[in-house]
Amino acid sequence: MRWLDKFGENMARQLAHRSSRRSVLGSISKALVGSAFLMPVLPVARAAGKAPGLDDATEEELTSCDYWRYCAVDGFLCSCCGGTPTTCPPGTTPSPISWVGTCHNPKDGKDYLVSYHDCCGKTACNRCLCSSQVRERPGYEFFLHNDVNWCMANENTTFHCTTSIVVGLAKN
Ligand code: ABN
Repeated sequence: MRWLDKFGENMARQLAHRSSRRSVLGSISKALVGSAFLMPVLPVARAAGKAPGLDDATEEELTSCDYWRYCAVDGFLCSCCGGTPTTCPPGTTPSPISWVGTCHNPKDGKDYLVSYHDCCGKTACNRCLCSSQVRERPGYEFFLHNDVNWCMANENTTFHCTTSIVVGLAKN
């Protein structure tokens, strides 16, 4: 294996002889910048950027009460308030407690469990109010009623908007 060591050493010496430190650093930085542009088109990177159950919905669908994942929501859609269907807008905090619904996704024909967390700490967003009553029961059946401020357990209990997080497939 000595010949292989010698060969490797010669190659390294020749390369070092031919290239300056600046050109090597230049090539490395070009490769890094190039890969940053390539990353979003790789399938794994694209999948990683998506929340579970988030299909290829348009902006119009995501801001409409008729979108399937909002089937049991009661509140202002966070996607109309500077957040997304699954994330709170900047400056607000998600509620640790929530209302849960079962929604049918017409795109794959499956039923999903959806958790509706309120975003708290800012005054009411007042945009895209959706008030669904799917499987809701009157207020005296507290945990089957969705007209509730789920920010009640937060330090700042002011309700701003509601997120709709797909938890997983519903068991029928
Ligand atoms: N879950 C939304 C909400 C907040 C305050 C009052 C009613 C409903």
